[in-house]
Amino acid sequence: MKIRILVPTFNELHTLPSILHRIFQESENFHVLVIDDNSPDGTGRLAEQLKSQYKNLDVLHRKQKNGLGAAHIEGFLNSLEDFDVLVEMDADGSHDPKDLHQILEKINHFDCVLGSRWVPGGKVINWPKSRQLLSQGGNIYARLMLGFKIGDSTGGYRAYRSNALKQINLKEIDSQGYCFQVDMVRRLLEKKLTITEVPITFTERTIGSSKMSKNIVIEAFLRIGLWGIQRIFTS
Ligand SMILES: Nc1nc2c(ncn2[C@@H]2O[C@H](COP(=O)(O)OP(=O)(O)OP(=O)(O)O)[C@@H](O)[C@H]2O)c(=O)[nH]1
Ligand SMILES: [Mg+2]
Repeated sequence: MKIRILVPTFNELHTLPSILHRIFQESENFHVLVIDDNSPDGTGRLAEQLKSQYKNLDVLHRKQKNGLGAAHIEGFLNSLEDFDVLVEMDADGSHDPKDLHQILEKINHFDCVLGSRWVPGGKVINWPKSRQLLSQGGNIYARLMLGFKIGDSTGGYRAYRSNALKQINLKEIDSQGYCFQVDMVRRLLEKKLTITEVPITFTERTIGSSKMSKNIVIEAFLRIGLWGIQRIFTS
């Protein structure tokens, strides 16, 4: 099974070396694609330099910051034909590469495996209460609007079988932030593809800065609401 881990980056100069080291420490057979949106801090250049250290490292350079969703879609399209499983992982250290093993164990039996903070055994470390409430509230909202029973549909640590992604029209997806993760879950379920969750420990980044913004929250709120209304009227 060929596995590629997609790591989107925007200004992650100080977190990228550590996350790559930690991923390849788990297995040298993993492949990694860094997807950089022309980071002003030079993350893309650093990623190129790190290729000499890791034979399975590739870098995709995009012209400008265009959101997490667009970066992942380009990463999927670039990887689908050559890899059996694609994993999404943040560069900021919030996702522990050690959790890869339990996620990948399940991908033999499901089309998608979500790393979940909000299922029994899932943990969040160093998040203020406000972030926890936002994430839990967002997940309750997504469940109510979209009628699914997923504990953590907004998380960005997950694996997909490439064959499952090929059944989705990736090019029409234009959600950007957390909403992109919910959009993917919604589309998988529409195609009757299978999803399971495994508990993960999510640790707030200690270096670099979050790209979370008010706009990302508003986008998720509005889009998920709209999908919910569409669902009610078409069922
Ligand atoms: N290529 C690309 N990567 C992005 C973009 N926005 C965020 N990222 C990366 O996506 C990952 C997650 O972004 P974070 O800044 O950690 O935001 P977050 O995880 O949603 O929010 P926090 O929980 O506050 O950290 C990181 O590796 C970022 O560098 C973007 O527009 N383009
Ligand atoms: Mg983060």
